[in-house]
Amino acid sequence: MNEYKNDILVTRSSMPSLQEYIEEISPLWDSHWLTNMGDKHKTLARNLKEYLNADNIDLLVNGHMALELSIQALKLTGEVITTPFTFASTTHAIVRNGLTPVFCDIDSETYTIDTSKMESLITDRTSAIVPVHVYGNVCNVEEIERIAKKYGLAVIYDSCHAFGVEYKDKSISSYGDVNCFSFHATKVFNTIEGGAVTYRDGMDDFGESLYNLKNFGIHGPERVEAVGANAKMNEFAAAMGICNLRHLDEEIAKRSKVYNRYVERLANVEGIQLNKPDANVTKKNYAYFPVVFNEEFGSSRNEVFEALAQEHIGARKYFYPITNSFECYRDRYSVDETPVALRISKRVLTLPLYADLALSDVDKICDVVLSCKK
Ligand code: T4K
Repeated sequence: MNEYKNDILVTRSSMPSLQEYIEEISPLWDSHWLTNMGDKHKTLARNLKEYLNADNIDLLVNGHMALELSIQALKLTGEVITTPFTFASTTHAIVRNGLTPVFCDIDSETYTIDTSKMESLITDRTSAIVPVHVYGNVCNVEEIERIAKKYGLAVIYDSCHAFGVEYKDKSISSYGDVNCFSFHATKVFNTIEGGAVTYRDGMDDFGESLYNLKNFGIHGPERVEAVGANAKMNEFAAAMGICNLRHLDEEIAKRSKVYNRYVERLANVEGIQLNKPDANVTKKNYAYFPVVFNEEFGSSRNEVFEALAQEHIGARKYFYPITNSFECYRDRYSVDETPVALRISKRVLTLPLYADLALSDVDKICDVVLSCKK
């Protein structure tokens, strides 16, 4: 969707050189094997399992199906505690499984689910918690684990923003029962479209169900064991992932330069709220650069958004509106239950961030933002 004719967009897909991709896909012209868990799929799964230090991994067609099928494979019932400050996918994945999302408010500094408000939302119908590591900010994973254990709940992290992040020197996939990743074109690591589910050891039934759901329950030309759908990653997507993973650490290092320039220019400006560094996050992925414009800034988020658009700079209002206010959920949920999420969603703007964004462009963006200060 090319909604804006902007010179600088909120992000730009990382890609390998054309030559590298051609070399990676050229064996497909010999094998004619284009999908259904071929060599590229197997190689990428192996490489990602190692990169994420995951006990188990399965690749999927996108991050949404990773979430939707994980929830289904866990055979959850009743209510699921989650956040409305996320992409549509998280809430839709719960609702499309016939479950009721119970929205917990977010922390006003990390924008992740506020664990201090979680326990009061748990009922005898609650079966799971689906928190989101929004912008790559890590949730209060220890407290979530404590609550989940106390009430016997499953924890499925929406880690779509958190690929490559480490918390206390451990991969993000070490926390929770299941982690769902998106490898969409706009993500730090992409396979064009794609996703993955990682899950801890001892969840063999879950792994089996997930596989069945992604591949029609088929286990051979004459064996169909379960009622499944189709959510396989194809070989061209996997090949893109194999190439992009080779350059990922380099890309993240470039992102960090862009991120730090923003911090240099925008920290300590009255009314501008940036992510606070979290010492426990021992590896960041610099996925997004969210800025919250508080009252003291003088101009509203929407005014800054318009000023940037005038200069052909495409910032985005991730995440506005919050999911419990979507038209499709009208009259089912109330935004009054999540006042912090509502406030942040009206004030937040994610500024352009990608590996090859020139620092001179970051300066230009910051100049426009600062020109709005009153
Ligand atoms: N959970 C969370 C927390 C998520 O953020 C997401 C996805 C999911 C679950 C579901 O995962 P997937 O099923 O999508 O794998 C984008 C992405 O489409 C979406 O994947 C992502 N979250 C969401 C945060 O952002 P839009 O509607 O903002 O995308 P779009 O098309 O406006 O693109 C944004 C910018 O990216 C463009 O201005 C330019 C750049 N771009 C875009 C495309 C499509 C590229 O450089 N290359 C491209 O191919 O949703």
